Formats: sequence, C-alpha cells, structure tokens
Amino acid sequence: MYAQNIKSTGAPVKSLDEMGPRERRFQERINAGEKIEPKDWMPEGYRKTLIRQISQHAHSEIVGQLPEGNWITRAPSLDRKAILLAKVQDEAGHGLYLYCAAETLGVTRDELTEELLSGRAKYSSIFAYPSLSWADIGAIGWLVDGAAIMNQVPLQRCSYGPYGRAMVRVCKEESFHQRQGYDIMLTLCRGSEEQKAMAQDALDRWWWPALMMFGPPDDASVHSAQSMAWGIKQNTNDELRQKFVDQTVPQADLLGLKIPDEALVWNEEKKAYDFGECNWEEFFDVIKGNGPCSHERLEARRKAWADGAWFREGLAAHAEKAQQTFAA
Ligand code: FAQ
Repeated sequence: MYAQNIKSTGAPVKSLDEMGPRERRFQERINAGEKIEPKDWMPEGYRKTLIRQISQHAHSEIVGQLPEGNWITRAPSLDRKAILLAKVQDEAGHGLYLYCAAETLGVTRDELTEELLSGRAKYSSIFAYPSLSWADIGAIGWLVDGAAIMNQVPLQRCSYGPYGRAMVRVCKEESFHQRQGYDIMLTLCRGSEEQKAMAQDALDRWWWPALMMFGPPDDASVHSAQSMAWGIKQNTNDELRQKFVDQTVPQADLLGLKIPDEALVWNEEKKAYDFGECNWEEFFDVIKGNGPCSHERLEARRKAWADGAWFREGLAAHAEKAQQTFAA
C-alpha cells in the first residue's frame, strides 16, 4: 500500500562483472574495507548518494534543535537548563561537521542551505512533531537520540572516510544526550502521579514517530540495496528498527511506562520483540512536508538565515580584508 508513495524501487545493484575497470577497482576497495577519501575516484551515483544522505543528516541536526530549543527558557531548574543548552549546542556542532563532510564531495554550504530553505531537501521526519511538555524533552533524548545512535553507530564504519569519522564524535555526544533524556524520564516517573502521566503521554506521542526515523520498511526502501553494496549503510532500515525496539522495551519497563503498541510481544523463537506496523501513510505525508510542524520548522530556519545575513557578510568582509593585508 505504501509502496505507491515512493519514486521507484531503486536500480538493481551491478555485479563486479558488469562494471568497467575503474568502477570495479572502486567496488573492490570497498569490499576490502578500505576507506574512500575526497580526492579518490568515485562513481557519480556514490557521490550523489552521499551528498543526499549527509546533507539530509546535517539538516536534521540543525532543524532538530528547534523542538528542544522551545524548552530552554522553560526548563524546570538551572541545571536542566544548562544541560539542555549544551545539548542543543552539540546538535548545531553535529550539523557543522556534517556540512563540512558534504562539502568534501564538491557542494557548497550555501547550495545545501538553499535546498533546505526551498523545501527541496528532506530532514528527519521526527522533527516535524511538536514538543508540547517538559516530558517531551525527556522523550526526545531517550527515544530520538536513542534511535539516532542506533542508526549512527554503524555509520562510523561508512566507506566514505569523512562521514565515518564525523560519526565517531557525534555518537559519543549522542550517547550523553540519550542518558540525559532517560534521566529526565526517570525523575518524572519517580515523581508525582501527574509527572508520571506526563512521561506516559510523551512516550505515547513520540514512540511511533521514533520508529519511523529508521525510514520506510525494507521493501519500500529505494536506496538501501545500493547504499549497502557501497558500504554507506551497514544495515537495513528494518534491522535497525528491530534492534531499537529490543533495546528500548526493557528501558520502558524500568520506568514503569507502557509502550503504546498492543501488538508488542516477546518472541522467544526469534529472541526479539514482535511489534505493530507504523502508520506509513503518515510517514510519507510527513516527509512530503505535511507534518504537524513542517511549515513552522522551515519558517524558523528561513528567518534565522535571513537574520544572520549581516553576520555572514561581516565575516566575509573581514576575511577579504585579512587576505588583502596578508597579500600586501
Ligand atoms: N525522515 O530508501 P530509503 C538526529 C526518505 S539525526 C525523512 O530507506 P535511505 C540527531 C529518504 O531520504 C536524525 N526522510 O533512504 C538529533 C528517501 O527519500 P529521497 C537524522 C526519510 O537514505 C537528535 C526515501 O525516504 N539521521 O536525530 C526518512 O537509504 C535529537 C526512501 O528511504 C540521519 O539522517 C526519515 N526518517 O535511508 C538531533 C542518519 N527515512 O532522499 C536533534 C543518516 C527515509 O530519495 C535532537 N541517514 N527518508 O528523496 C540514514 O541513515 C538514511 O538516510 C535513512 C534513510 C536510514 C534515514
């Protein structure tokens, strides 16, 4: 049913015998676990796939600051405020490493920003949802950063060197983010009845969108087969979603919260949980730009870009002046 929403089912992956000598050599390097570096020859499809994925990832980090930024002024204590501020700053840093990694593939930061602001580039579906209560900040750290780590740990082994290396630091920071989210949830769950109800409400609203972060089911994932052959992705979307569910259910149990999925049940044979189907209609609608906060998110980014114009111009003028002084 959801397959009708995707553009195509991805071109079949070529075998080594079907490749020309340069492409074959490239694929053999990947198969041998060698890293590809910016000045190495690469097929155009590999370069484009990386630009697409890395820039969407960068946009997600930048747009991802907005739902949490919404709570910085309303954090319940000075400590919580300082921690949240540091986390949101980390996300900005992740966006910057990732834009730098994308730039090594021959695109400029301005081009990538234009793609985002025009609405042509995607960013993670999760950030099209609103953060309605303080408990949402706990749920974002616990579930959204938790899902991000599950997806990004294998990306540290990505065949493209600059992307894999950026992921090493990002994953360390995401791990702190996940713990701070869980700590908020734990505090709320050990608090009053109202606080626990707030935590349950946040889990109810963020659970399914968090599962959707891993992307469409494998049979509707256009890019997975080729991206895995190129060593960009190490796992399919469904494999990572399953690992995330298996890791997160015991954490919810410890909090005394109920995962909002009637189909969730331990499967002794597969030693993993069975769980319900995401609403894929909703997912495809959100990634088309029709999420509850999609419009608001892009407007916030357009405003920030316009408001920062004087600063970028100042930096460019300063750099030009410094260059002239140096040349003189
Ligand atoms: N949202 O063929 P596939 C974070 C699109 S970082 C929107 O399976 P692929 C940190 C996909 O682009 C979160 N679009 O695609 C943080 C494609 O469309 P296209 C971001 C999605 O690339 C925490 C189409 O669907 N992480 O949270 C999504 O092989 C807290 C078909 O899909 C990354 O970006 C989605 N969820 O696999 C920050 C990680 N899923 O481009 C602040 C890197 C799929 O053809 C606060 N990215 N689409 O028009 C990846 O690992 C992959 O790109 C996937 C998708 C797994 C996301």
